[in-house]
Amino acid sequence: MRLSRYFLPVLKENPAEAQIVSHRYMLRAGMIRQQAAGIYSWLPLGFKVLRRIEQIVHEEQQRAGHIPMLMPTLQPADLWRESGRYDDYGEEMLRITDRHKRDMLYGPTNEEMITDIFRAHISSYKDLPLTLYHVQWKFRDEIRPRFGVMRGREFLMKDGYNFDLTKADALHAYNRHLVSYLRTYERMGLQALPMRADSGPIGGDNTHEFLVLADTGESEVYYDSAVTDIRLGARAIDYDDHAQCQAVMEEFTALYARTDETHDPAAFAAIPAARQRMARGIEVGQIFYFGTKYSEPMGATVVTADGGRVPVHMGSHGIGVSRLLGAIIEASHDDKGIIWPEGVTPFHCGIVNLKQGDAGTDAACMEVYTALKARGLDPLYDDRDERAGAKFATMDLIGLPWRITAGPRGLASGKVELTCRRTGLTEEMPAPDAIERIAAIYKDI
Ligand code: P5A
Repeated sequence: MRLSRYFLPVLKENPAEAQIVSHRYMLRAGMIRQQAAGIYSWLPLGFKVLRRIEQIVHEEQQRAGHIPMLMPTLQPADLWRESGRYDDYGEEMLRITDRHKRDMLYGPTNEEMITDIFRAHISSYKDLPLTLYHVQWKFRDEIRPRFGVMRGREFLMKDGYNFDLTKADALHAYNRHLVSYLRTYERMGLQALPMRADSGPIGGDNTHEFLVLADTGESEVYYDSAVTDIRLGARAIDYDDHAQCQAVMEEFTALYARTDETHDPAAFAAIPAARQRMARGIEVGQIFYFGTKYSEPMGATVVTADGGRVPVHMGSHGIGVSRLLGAIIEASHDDKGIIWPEGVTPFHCGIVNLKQGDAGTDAACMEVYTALKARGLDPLYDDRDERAGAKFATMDLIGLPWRITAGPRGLASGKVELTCRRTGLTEEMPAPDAIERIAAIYKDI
């Protein structure tokens, strides 16, 4: 993309309404625009990162064997009356009446709807196990929407639902989600710690939240600092292997790590003092096993091998897709702007032309731009007639991890500059070498 033809409404001033850095930078970098409290338009740069995050979520869900689909945002109230949650959910649910005076709602989650789909089409144990998921907008009429996309009223969630014959199988689904979530967050350059949590209106006793440690996080957390040393890394996972998934789950959840709702001061005190941590975190996902809480009242049953009929065991599993943008920025920025991890960056590399209008420099920049595109990369070329300082400030603010800078002086000796946003280190080299380096960096991402 050439910046002169893009839509990147960067703000020079710090927006007064933004209290935390991710909200401030998302507004300043022209990624989002607030349309009403907790409701945002996703401008092109923000939309690109949102789509990138969504893509990683899809890839990891499908790697774990989960099946994508799409349910609507609006739901009939009657489904929620069957589960008993229509009255329980409270004021967070946005209730709507259509022209025929039918009660509808903007879905805050989809347990009822997926259970309805299941009962309409599946009646045999032979069709299990099954995990369906979608990535869809949700609405929760939060009393205090704040921090931009972190606590929105309309927000994008990946929500998945498993259907299993037995509790043991459903717990495997729980473990499988836990492992796939670890991989998902690591690909985004994040460490998200699974912590024992409270299940709230979703239900069940078995639940973990995934937390990214950050001072601006809304959750209070207590943990053994040794949990932060564990990584999933590149280890091979067989998602059908119950024992392996359980072993990974146990490895990541054996040490003390809890949100304040489940905090146990006595157990915390038993951790060696030097490893006791009290901190704040951003909840970027949560997994639940709730057994037959929905399948029983809604009649989602299957015929078993011996001819009996049993309600299926279920769980649900959510990732805060739009919240993740905020969480990533909270975890990765400096005083000049965002620093995108390579896995989610909106453009792979920026190109800065130091002397726009100079025939040689323009040609060299276009050559770099074309060569990067030919390698399947997506560069952002700042071809505006602006001062170098302004171009650097924009690149730093929007946080592309790599930048190639070309000017007449360097080009005279056949060189461009390659700069790493995270370290600030710059190296001079011939343009083909810089292109090679960038291509190598993104080869396995
Ligand atoms: C699990 C999937 C559920 O709703 N039902 C379907 C279960 N879980 S949850 O924990 O309530 O939400 C899942 C994730 O969604 C994000 N999230 C939000 N993001 C932005 N703004 C909000 N107001 C908001 N509320 C929830 C969180 O990341 C949460 O973990």
